[in-house]
Amino acid sequence: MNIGIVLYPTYGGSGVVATELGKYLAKKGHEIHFITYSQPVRLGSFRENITYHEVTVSDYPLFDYEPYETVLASKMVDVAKHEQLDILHVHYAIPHASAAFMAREILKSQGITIPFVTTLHGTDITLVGKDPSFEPVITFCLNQSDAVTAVSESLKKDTYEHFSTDREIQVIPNFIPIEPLKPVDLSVRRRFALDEEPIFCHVSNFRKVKRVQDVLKVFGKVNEEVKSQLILAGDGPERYTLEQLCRELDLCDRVTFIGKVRDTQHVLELADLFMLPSETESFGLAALEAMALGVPVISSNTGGIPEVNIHGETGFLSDVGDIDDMAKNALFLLMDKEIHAKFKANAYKRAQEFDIERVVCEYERLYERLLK
Ligand code: GMT
Repeated sequence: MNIGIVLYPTYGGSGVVATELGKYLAKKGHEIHFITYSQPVRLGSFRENITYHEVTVSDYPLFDYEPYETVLASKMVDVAKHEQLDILHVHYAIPHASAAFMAREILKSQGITIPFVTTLHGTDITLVGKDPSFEPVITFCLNQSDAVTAVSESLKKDTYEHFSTDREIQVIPNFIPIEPLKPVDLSVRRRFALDEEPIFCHVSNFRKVKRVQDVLKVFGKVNEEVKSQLILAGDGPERYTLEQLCRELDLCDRVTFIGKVRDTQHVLELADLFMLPSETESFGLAALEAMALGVPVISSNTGGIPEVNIHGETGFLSDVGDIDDMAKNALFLLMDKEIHAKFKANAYKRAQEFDIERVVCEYERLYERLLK
């Protein structure tokens, strides 16, 4: 199949999922055309069956706001026609689904039929989607998409709650390539911690919704009992506040901000515990990435996280903001090597249920159904 994938090319989860999906489909022999405004971060160097089409908006002085959506729709039309696309798959509703709708209608007026799939990822529904100024367009696009998927049952439920649509929504969860577990490279680990010190890790875009402050507070409490180290990977609007909080909690020599990381795997594999205390989280891809490396997860119980992290098995779930409970759970895991090893094994086993090989087939079946 010739598949056009529209995505955000940045470090956000939807972009990572869309890029990994495209790369995997390309490996299976499909022709993949990524359409976005810059090279997707996870794309890497040249790969067979993959073409990247850049969307560039001219900065004509009349435009106070760049008409990205219009240029994106034009680009979709152009790529669909000249690369003979069979299907368009857009990740994140805003503004990709409305641009896809426009592209599909333009193509239809030229006698070309091409369906589009919209995959909802989270904040397109739970945060941005709730902003009433987007509501009519998102509802319309949900109804107009040839198929709609959501990355968790929780997100599907949220969509029905926030938008007046009875559109069928298929849940196709996020996925991960599963590889055999490797022993930790001690020479790398020792750059961050002494051998006896546990390593905590958190990866995100440091937005408010991630509650990274809670990561620091939980870590601070645990550190009073068990001297530990924390690696914070990522960057974003909360970075400055977090650095301040680190100073206030006197944790500067125990916390490493490593900034944005392309291959989070190299950081996650050093960790003994992964933390995800988010306010809302439709899925929690970072937690799944940690689990695939055998890292148990201390998280909030919000949104789709309980569909990934199993309480008392692969980690623990607490109410949003319950710092004491999260710290207690972390200590429970760290105090007993056998328990920790059991949770590690469970996390790895659970991650296998989201193996890329299994999940990507669901997208292929969906495409085939639409093309019949
Ligand atoms: O909000 C983000 O963290 C980024 C956002 C995105 O779309 O780039 O992530 C959402 O999509 C991910 C991939 O499907 C999910 O794993 C995240 O849980 C989801 N984020 C939220 O719901 C807050």
